[in-house]
Amino acid sequence: MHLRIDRVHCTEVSPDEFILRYEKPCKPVIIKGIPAAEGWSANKEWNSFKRLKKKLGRRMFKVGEDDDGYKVKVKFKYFLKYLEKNKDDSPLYVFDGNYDDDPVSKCLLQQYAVPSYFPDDLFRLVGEKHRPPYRWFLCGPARSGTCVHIDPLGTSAWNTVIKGYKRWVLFPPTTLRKVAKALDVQDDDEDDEAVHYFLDFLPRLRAALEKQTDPMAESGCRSTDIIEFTQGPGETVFVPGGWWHSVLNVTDTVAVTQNFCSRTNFLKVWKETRNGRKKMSVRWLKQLTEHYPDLAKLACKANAQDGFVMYDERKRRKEERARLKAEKEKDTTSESGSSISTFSSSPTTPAKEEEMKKARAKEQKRSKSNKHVSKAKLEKREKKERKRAATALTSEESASEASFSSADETQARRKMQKFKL
Ligand SMILES: O=C(O)CCC(=O)C(=O)O
Ligand SMILES: [Fe+2]
Repeated sequence: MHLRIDRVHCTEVSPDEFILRYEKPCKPVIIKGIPAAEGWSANKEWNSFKRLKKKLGRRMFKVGEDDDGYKVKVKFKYFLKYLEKNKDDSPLYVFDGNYDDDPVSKCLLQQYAVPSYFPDDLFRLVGEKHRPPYRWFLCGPARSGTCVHIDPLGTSAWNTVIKGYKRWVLFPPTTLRKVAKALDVQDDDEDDEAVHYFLDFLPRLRAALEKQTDPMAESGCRSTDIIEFTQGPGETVFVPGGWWHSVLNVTDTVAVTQNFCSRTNFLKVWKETRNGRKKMSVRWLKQLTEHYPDLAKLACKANAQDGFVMYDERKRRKEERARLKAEKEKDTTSESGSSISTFSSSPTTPAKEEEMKKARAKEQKRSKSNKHVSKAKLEKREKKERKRAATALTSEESASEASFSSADETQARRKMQKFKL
């Protein structure tokens, strides 16, 4: 048994009602009929792969990441071929957040509009270049999907399917991470992919929760609190911030998703952003003060209550200069001091070791991370990617049209090889 999710038609719920009934209480909902009611041409344009191929066939789309976190891209026409022919148990998935940056894929933006239920987009104030990634075009074969995750920075999301069917599972925010990720019911050698999650881990997890005498205390969630449903064409899922979720494409699908910060979830997003994006939140607060003084006040009040000190670049530089100066002075005194100092281990060694340890741990964590964790880290990697792109030859220039923009030995390359011309 699982919790039922409300399924309402957009003509039955006004945007104000939506806020009261779903957004404020952080309650997931499926809203039917938005693309038709709000005149999305995507309804027609994304419904046939033939049409999509005609428009976007030559454009490279992101289908994954290599082991170093670099984007793996492939021309859409080859991806469609793969989509049709592949038999992979966990296939590649177009999950592209940069379709607004070239004249060809930009057309996607004209083919849908942000639904009238989600008019606020407070990160817009930070500017397109600096804001966290927030919108994705999704196209995947049956069996592709997204592993369990919480959306980044406390943001909420909407996700509209145009073509095909997606199976969803949602866990309330009280759920422990290891429970939602089903860590205790899987072996180390089992693949952490959406398809396995739905087929194997989820039934085991439910059985384990049902055996617990006090699942709320032990896991933060009862089996009956888990929401499962299938989303079909024309349906929009609202995922409130903090809810764990995983998605499996049960057929070939085409969808679009956006994350947002609104007046309603502002405080939650603010608290996560001031920690997670220290520099950007300084810029954001400045803009909020100018355009939404009431929200800026709220943010400052929360900072004061929590004793949170905002990142200050000037202060940081001053402190850094003072630290370097102190270090230099220490070095000169030890050089002129006793000979023992020459033999004593360098004061930087333990720190370096510590740093390397941290870097290794980070690397390990990253290689284990699922697709969605990378969504949160996307900006960082994209920066790296841009730097790399500036120095490397573009794969567009290479002989094969189906070549990848990055990654030498990747799972994606292996998967796509069969379908190259
Ligand atoms: O449709 C999907 O694969 C899920 C996408 C998702 O959860 C997300 O973008 O945060
Ligand atoms: Fe998500």
